[in-house]
Amino acid sequence: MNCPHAEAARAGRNTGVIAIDPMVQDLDGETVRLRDAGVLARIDLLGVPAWTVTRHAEARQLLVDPRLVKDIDAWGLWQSGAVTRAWPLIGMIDAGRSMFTVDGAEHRRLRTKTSQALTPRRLEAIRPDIEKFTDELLDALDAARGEDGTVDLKAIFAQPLPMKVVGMLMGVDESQHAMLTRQYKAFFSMLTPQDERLALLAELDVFYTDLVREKTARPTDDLTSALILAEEGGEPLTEEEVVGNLKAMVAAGHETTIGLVLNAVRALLAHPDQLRLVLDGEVGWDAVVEETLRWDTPTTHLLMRFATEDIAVGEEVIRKGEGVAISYRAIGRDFEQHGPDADAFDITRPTRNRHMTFGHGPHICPGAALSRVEAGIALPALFARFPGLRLAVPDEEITKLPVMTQNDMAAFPVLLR
Ligand code: STR
Repeated sequence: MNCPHAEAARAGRNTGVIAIDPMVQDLDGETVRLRDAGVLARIDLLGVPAWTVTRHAEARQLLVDPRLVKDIDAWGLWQSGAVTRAWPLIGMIDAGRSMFTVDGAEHRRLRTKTSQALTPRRLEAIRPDIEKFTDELLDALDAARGEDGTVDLKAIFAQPLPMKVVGMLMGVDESQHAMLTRQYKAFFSMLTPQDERLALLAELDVFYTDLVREKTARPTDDLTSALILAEEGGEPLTEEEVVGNLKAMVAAGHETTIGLVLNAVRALLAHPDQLRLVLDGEVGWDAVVEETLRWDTPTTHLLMRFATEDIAVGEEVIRKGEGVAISYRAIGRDFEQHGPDADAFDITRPTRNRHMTFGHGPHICPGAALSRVEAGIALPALFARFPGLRLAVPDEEITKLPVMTQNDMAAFPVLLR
């Protein structure tokens, strides 16, 4: 059949506007539509138009292009007042001054200490703590089994683990973890009314500001205290900047790793032959982690960068002032990068490490090594403790939460034995 859209798509040209579904009812279908739409797809984010990059090679280029910036003031729709704080996704972009929202030399100033604290070498020091948290949560999992033997692997294991780790790193007391989990759940959910979302963000700002003031008065051995302390020669971070970094670390460190751990378990249970390979030691857990990162990315779309000049990409031009999202899920399924079977989960694929799920360029995820350590400890420990682990419901019954940017499930009911 000769379909002009298919032809345009093959040529890498854009074919229409794809409305991103806030209810996330068909994530795989949407991913395919984005990929088919071309290198750059026109998307609609709850009534707000933007571009998204759907291919590995072009995303790699755009992520190092200094003409694309994270400063929301470069966004035409924001300047004109067409987008305001009433837009439900605004909190993903207008998140305060931090390493997440600033570019160039200032970005290096804001980010260096954090990325240096999270190198693989520095992380070796906290490996025993992560192992201890994991063991405790495995005990909790066993204890939380209901009458019928089912337990929610998300609520009892995958969710608290990253919170404990990022809480320890940043110096957030254990007594606050449940509050933070509840607030971020409401923040990300599209079912939360926008006035409630803005109110909870304001509450979180008060919480983090109090914490930073407390650490300023009584510094301890955590990254928040390190961020406060003036660097010899360097310009110290302002309170607003420390707060911005702190909330970015907690939000990102908590939310994304939940997805990584659960998506890996889900993929392995759906592919028992591959689980066997790992349990028999023929393929390493690192391969499971990398292939999960590629195939079922914790971040579906990263919002957003803005063009400070016209930027040509293939046949399209991103006009000055327009917004560009990065669709990491579609990028992980790029045929050019991963071959014609890119939609298949395969821990033995040669390109499993050549994904871009942590981004690229100056803003590349500073927590990448940390999440690999966390998943690399949690997954083998979970399957070693519960070799008979299986889903308590059919896989199709696991539902995604209505979260537009993150790949997040409501619950993950399992049987441990
Ligand atoms: C959530 C709200 C907030 O207070 C601060 C931030 C900044 C970092 C963001 C975070 C956000 C949302 C999830 C992000 C994270 C950085 C990495 C994470 C986008 C906006 C990813 O999903 C990759």
